[in-house]
Amino acid sequence: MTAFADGYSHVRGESEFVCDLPLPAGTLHAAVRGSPVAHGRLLRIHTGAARGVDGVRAVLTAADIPGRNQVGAVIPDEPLLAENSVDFMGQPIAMVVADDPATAALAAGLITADIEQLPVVLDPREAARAGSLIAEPVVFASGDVDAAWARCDVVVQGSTRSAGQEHVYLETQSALAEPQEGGRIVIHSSTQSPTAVQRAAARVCGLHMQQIEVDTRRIGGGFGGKEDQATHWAVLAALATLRLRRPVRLVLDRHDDIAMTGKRHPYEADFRIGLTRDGRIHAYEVTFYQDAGAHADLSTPVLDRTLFHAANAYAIPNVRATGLSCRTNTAPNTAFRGFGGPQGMYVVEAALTAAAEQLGVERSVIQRANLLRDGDTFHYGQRVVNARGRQCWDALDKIVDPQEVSRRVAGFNAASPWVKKGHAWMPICFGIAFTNTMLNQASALVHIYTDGSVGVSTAAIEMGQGVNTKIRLIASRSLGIGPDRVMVESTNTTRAANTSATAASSAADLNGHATMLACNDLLQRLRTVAAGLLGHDDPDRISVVDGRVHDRAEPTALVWEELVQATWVARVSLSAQRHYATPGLGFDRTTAKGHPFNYHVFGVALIEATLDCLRGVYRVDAVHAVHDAGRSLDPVIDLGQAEGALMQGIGWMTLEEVLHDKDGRLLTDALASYKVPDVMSTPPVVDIHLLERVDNPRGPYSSKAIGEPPLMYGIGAWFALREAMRAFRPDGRFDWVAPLTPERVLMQLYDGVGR
Ligand code: MTE
Ligand code: LUZ
Ligand code: MOS
Repeated sequence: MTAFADGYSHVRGESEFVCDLPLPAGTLHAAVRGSPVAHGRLLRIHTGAARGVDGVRAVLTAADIPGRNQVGAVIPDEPLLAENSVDFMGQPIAMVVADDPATAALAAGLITADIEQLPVVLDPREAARAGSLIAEPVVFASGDVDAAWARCDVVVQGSTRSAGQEHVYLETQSALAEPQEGGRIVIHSSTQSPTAVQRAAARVCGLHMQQIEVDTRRIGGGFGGKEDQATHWAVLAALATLRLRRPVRLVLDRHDDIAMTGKRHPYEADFRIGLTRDGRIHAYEVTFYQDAGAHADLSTPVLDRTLFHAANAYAIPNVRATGLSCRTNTAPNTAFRGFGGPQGMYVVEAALTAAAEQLGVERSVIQRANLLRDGDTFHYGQRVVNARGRQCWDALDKIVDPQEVSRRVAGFNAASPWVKKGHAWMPICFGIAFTNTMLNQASALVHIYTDGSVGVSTAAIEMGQGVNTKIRLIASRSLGIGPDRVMVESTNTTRAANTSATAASSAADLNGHATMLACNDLLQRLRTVAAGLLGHDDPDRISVVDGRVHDRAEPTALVWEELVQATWVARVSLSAQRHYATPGLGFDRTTAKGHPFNYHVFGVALIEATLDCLRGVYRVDAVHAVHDAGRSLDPVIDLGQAEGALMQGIGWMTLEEVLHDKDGRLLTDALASYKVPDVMSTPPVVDIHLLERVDNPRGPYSSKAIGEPPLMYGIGAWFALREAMRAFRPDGRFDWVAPLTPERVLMQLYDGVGR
């Protein structure tokens, strides 16, 4: 275990983000004018007043784009700057470039537009009825749902809704573009995907990708919000640099960032679930209405993941999951930790809870009875291997006795008229890999310098999740030297080309594997040289342990630095570049069957909550969880990831609410109106255990991805609160709507009372 590589510079305030980069001489500042209406025909943009402001150097609109005005990464339906129509409030229509940020912002505010308003659609079901879909509906199915209902003892149905979620990364969207000789442009971008920025910048500027270099040292959080949507701001900065041949910085203030960028996708869903009396789930049918916002962005792969995770951690023989990606007039919704998975899992948890309530059994009985086992098949055709749901749950039972908790909660509720407790288990099963197989590739470039220090460049973006620390650990383990000798460089498109985003929790897996391959190449060369120095020609006898060369596992006098020197003198390359592509993946979208995932992550959490039924306020008291992280590369990082993700999940399910008015104006456009969990709402007990002595042959050094899966434990908070509500009003007919804000809890507790 080593310290988080960025920890030292973070606490000293020395870590550099885009805004910390020293401004090159002559840097200009850009500000963006967003559309004042949510939907309309864009007739004319008036830029005269802005141009007249002292210090304004340019006002750019779609007409100033030399290449293609298109930033849609999956489906080309998204202009960089609005042209002909505006589709959401805040959609960029023009950019002002000025001597300083305040002048740019002031001038941007003076831009007006003639817009012929069109009807605003905010309801995904309404969009679906009007046929306004981003893509054709998608169906993932297995077995025969229609025939299965007849064999069920209970069939329940219902409708759910889950809300959006704002990313609230600490560093807002930012970019600094600089002109280089020969018309090239370097972009420093706070992005999860430097290649996405490079590709879009080249397209918009009418340049070759080779003429755009993107560099990212680290980002101040992304959470999916910079997987695709950092691109726009970086490309706008590049466009301004192209036109003015000056460095240009574009940094969104918090308000613009919240108003102009997309969120987690809100979903509506209709479900029907059928069980036999023994609690086995036989059939599950669900239709998802995904609120995509105005443009496709990543909505189609997000919807795919919703369908992949529609049955969560349960083996259900007959499944039909249908997904509709519905076009509405809000900012395009985008990747957010879990990437549609949580939205799918919430619905099946609601469905099995509805069934449990109907059957009069604890929902955990149904959850446990249906957990996936090895040899089961997911509804998308992949076989289940190394299912660890049961193992995690058994381990959790040793930490918290389930009977004791149920008794304690029931006992408390019997004695307490106004304050009620609830508890819920939340098992998870999350597939690791980009579901678009093509994206599962990465590369590493490793240099050993003549003093024995090592520099590693990969495609991974450090965003607080510790991927650089993991890559450093992997390099040091592969080479047999201490981690302090290894430096992980910035992520740069000239050192790692054609990269996938750091996303899908896969950065350490993909880039770690590439790093291992490159280090193994180097080690092989070094061993050959070492064998020669030690008087034989058998490199297989040689190993490096703690920076010392070993021969047949015995330490020699030869140390790492000497070996590196000798290798250089022998004119053997001390640099290696390797590519990694996850083997064995393939998914056929036409049949919706295949092997999309490299492996699955399992775990289970128990969440307890206390609800004040007079005031609607509540607190999550305790979270206990057992989580499968394989052989953790760094337990401190992995526990930090699990805790952070858990809180983000609890926030999504209970507290955070994205609201628009009927004109499509975002009402929760500041941290005063959009509430995220803070230290005061953190459960006093957060007790997460990593499953011990578990291997993962498909992860580097047997590790598993950690970034997203634990977010879904937070879903348990919603069900714990529902149990508390039902303890207060056993006759209550509560709906399946998240988040369960105190306001919504109170309204439901007293719905119909006194009528
Ligand atoms: N942790 C921090 N501190 N900041 C982040 O922005 N993003 C999450 C997760 N953990 C994030 C984070 C998301 S959405 C993903 S996909 C993974 O980190 C990506 O990194 P990884 O692939 O290295 O796990
Ligand atoms: N991004 C993506 C993701 O493009 N494909 C995925 O499957 C995915 N999964 C999680 C997060 N981001
Ligand atoms: Mo994470 S949603 O894959 O960036």
